[in-house]
Amino acid sequence: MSAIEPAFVSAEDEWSPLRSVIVGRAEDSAFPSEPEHMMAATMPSEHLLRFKPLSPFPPAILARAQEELDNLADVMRKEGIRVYRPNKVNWLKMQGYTGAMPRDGLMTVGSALIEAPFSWRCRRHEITLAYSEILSELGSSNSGVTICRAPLITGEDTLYHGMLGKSRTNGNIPTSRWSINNSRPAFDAADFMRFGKVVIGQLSHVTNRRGVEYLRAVVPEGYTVEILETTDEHAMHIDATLLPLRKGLMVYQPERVSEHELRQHEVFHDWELLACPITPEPRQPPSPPMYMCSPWLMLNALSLDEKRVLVEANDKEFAAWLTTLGMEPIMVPFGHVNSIGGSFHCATVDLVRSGAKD
Ligand code: DAV
Repeated sequence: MSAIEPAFVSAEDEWSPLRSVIVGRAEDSAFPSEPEHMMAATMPSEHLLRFKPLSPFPPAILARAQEELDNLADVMRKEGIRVYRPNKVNWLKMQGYTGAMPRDGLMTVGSALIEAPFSWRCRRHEITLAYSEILSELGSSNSGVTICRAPLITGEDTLYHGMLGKSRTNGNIPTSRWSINNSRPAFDAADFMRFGKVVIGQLSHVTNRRGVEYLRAVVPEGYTVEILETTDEHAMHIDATLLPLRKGLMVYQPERVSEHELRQHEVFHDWELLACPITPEPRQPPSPPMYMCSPWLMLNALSLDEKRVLVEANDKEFAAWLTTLGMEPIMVPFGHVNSIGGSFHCATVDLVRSGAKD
């Protein structure tokens, strides 16, 4: 096992050996309390009634999710990876969502750690509350790390204005494909992935054009941001649509993006692009319900390096298929974290992947 990585930030892909990482925490997470049209746009409809202000997730699910995250942190540490954990926050009291999904709010691009200008109001203070100490440590490490905090929103947030019209039957109807307008920059970091000097992202119900322009302005010199056209009407986060396994090999979700569209991007010109041949089934009890995600969360795996990839313990058929591609899946239980909104990619932030620099 090699020495623990010093405190710095350096990653430009999703597959080089992971050396330093943030692993989220689940305690006191609450259902996000955004306007109904936002929740309806991205969440499985059968669970929508639960998304009311100040609704806790079931405590038994949170307790198990916390155990799964602690176990993930142990798995990482045993690999010699430096692991940071966020502060414990009472999200229910703070009217926030969770500390379990750091990928949504923080993005490493080269030596920059960029905070997302979140769309969701309930997430506005998430990075400050849970990650301030990690950001201070990394920012003061004297190793050329740039910490890029999101712009403060003062006054009223106009992002949802005008996004609903009245239908003839007096119900509300969306006025555009997306639930947010373009009145300020907005994105979730999980709508983007690193492919060397090119960052690939998507527009979604949480990421708008001004958000993409903002990201282009803050990525370090030499990096570009390209937007993939997806056909995902419920789009929120690209990390259950694309799963790069190693340099030159990527799995994609064929109901959301086509090989033709991927090939429009020069960065993939010599890549093998594989439509995922396995359609995931909804989890059945005793697995808890996925309140916020589709079964395609299966693709939200996390590479430790170009061979080893963390896969949820239930996804055995998927893991067997990955093995045929020369991968070595590591099966880790994560069903309760899945229940509250994401899997291994969502629940972590890569801080250092070696091979990126030095
Ligand atoms: O496919 O339901 C998963 C990503 C959540 N952060 C989906 C999106």
